[in-house]
Amino acid sequence: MDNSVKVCAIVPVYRHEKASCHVVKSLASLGIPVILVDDGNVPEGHQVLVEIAKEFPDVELVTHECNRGKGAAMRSGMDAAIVAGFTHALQVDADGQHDMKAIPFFINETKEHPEDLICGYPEYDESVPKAREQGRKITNFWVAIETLSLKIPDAMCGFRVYPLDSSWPVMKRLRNKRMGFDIEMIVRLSWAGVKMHFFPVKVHYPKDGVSNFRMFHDNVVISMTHTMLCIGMVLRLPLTIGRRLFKKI
Ligand SMILES: Nc1nc2c(ncn2[C@@H]2O[C@H](COP(=O)(O)OP(=O)(O)OP(=O)(O)O)[C@@H](O)[C@H]2O)c(=O)[nH]1
Ligand SMILES: [Mg+2]
Repeated sequence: MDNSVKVCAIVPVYRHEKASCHVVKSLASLGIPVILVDDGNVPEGHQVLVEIAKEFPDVELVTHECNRGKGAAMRSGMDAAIVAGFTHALQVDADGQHDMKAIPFFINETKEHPEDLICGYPEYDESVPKAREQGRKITNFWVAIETLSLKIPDAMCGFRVYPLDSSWPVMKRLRNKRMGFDIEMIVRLSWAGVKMHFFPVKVHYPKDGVSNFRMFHDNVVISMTHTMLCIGMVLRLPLTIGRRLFKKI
């Protein structure tokens, strides 16, 4: 077990400032420093985040003047995490859908496998919207083609611990600043040869929850992401075949 790992949490926030307070509280109770990224919230929302950062000593607030998307928010958060000297970053959504009780297990796995991505796959209860569940299945089918493997059981879960050394170079090259971010990031990490371990995390959609997912627009963005990644897979075929022949990945 590697006890030199320094893990922080990155919480990107857009229209989830109220729910993010509970998320930060849970992280603080586990003693995990937090980088809260205000992704261009309205002034009242920004003020809520400023108050949270004042209340909890181990919270750093990074602010985008206007909304730039989850991917851009994660990039700013990772940048701040590296500057602050962290080795790993737990990405967790601000809407409180993920079961925070899973965190100690994920951190333990990070210490066991510090070079690798420790990634959640969702275990839904009956609250999950059926369209979102179907959309995930379609995405996971395309991701199997893009990586030419079955090693990624879920590519959309926003609950992951990134090893910053290997993730930052991939993050810097990412095109997708918005909804396709989680998908593009995990496919490119797989292309980069980063090993991954997947564990279940319970996901609950509260009745009065705020979702930023725009059914038509975001599905178009996700389809474009898959098109780009499929082209990338074809261009990388000689490299992939070479690596597999020589058993490098
Ligand atoms: N969608 C979206 N989320 C953002 C943005 N900027 C930051 N976020 C944060 O990214 C996380 C994911 O956003 P959600 O709206 O929950 O998207 P999702 O989890 O894919 O969608 P649901 O399954 O409907 O909850 C949350 O913590 C948001 O607050 C943005 O521009 N758009
Ligand atoms: Mg969500």
